[in-house]
Amino acid sequence: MEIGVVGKPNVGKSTLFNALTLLDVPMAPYPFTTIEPNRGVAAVRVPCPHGEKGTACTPGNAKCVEGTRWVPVALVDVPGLVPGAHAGKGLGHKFLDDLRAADGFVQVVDASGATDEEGRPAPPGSHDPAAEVAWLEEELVAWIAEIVGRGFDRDARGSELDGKKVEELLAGRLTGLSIPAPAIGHALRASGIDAAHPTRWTAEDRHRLARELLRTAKPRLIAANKCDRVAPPDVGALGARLEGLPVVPTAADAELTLRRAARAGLIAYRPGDPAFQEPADARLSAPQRAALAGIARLLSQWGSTGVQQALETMVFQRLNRVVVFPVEDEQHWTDSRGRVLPDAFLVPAGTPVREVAYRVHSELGEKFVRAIDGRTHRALAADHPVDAGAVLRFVARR
Ligand SMILES: Nc1nc2c(ncn2[C@@H]2O[C@H](COP(=O)(O)OP(=O)(O)OP(=O)(O)O)[C@@H](O)[C@H]2O)c(=O)[nH]1
Ligand SMILES: [Mg+2]
Repeated sequence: MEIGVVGKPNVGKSTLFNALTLLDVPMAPYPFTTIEPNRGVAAVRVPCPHGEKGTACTPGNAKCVEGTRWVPVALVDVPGLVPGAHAGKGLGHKFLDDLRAADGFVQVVDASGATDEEGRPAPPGSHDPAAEVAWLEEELVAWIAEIVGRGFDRDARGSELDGKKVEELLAGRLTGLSIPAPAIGHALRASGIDAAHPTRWTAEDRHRLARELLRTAKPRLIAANKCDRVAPPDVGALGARLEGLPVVPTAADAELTLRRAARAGLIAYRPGDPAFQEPADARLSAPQRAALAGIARLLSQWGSTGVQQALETMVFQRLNRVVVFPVEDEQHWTDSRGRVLPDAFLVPAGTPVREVAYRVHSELGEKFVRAIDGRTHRALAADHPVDAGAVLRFVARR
């Protein structure tokens, strides 16, 4: 799974990316700082079940801090997008293609309205962040419509002649765009186009279909960034105007400062927390102290920097992911080497347990016999939908 960080230039995408991954990609107060995609790994929080067993865990892929498991999520930060990008404007096309694998998009907007459509600095409040959301959606729709439409008529004729289903035709065209088959069926119905006769589709029909594909297969969330420069009611008003899209106020800059200060041992701070602590013996310079005092005020006003919350809302609510803990011994919750709850994986809620087995190891899926619930010790059949936080042992044929 991968999440794309998108938006117009100079809104704070790379800052948010750096804060979430603790990487160090370039950030600057002018447009097109990022010219190549940056990939990294962020993490979302879930309670670690080790407490239920009364033993410590032995984390492999997802570290455990005071009972909280930090489960990895891939993130891609791309160059800023400008109106007309689908037709190649700005760093247009290449950028869009870097987003093919993304399962959903966090769109970063400048809540303070202090940058124009192309990311150039402008007076605060002179640009409407809701407009950014609207045109970015059009760019994404146009991009998908173009992928659907490339040489469409010839393929559609062939497909009708062979009596193939239109879902098959579309699935073929949309490979690589990470759109699951059920989403294609859903988008076809929702767009109300004549599914039986793709040869009759107009460019407008394909556009409508692309809009539905975006809506069903690529969930979005808006990070109202630079919230340190606006008042909470302004973000509330933005949310009310962007009906159906969750809006999370973020201060990416502040989050980055906090995470780096915590990494350097200057403060104690866990991402997502409403506050940080300065150790009694903290050796902070006067400017560091002043910066942290400003961030403390921001935290008391907003409750948090919003950055971790934005990611988790995306993963758990928009993308409906749950975490599963595969083990090889359902009594002790260990793997073959005796490590307790070594791995934690994100999967779509309700995934059949056999498919979860495939994701852990393809052989486990192929030779699947049953899964065993680590809490109830009951056997689960292949199509049993996985629960959030499940501890599962997979039994496979030899
Ligand atoms: N006030 C304020 N400034 C921020 C915040 N987040 C980022 N910035 C600033 O916004 C500017 C742009 O940040 P970047 O992260 O480079 O923006 P970007 O969206 O990646 O820009 P491009 O790569 O050019 O598309 C920098 O000067 C950041 O310090 C924030 O929460 N508040
Ligand atoms: Mg950038």
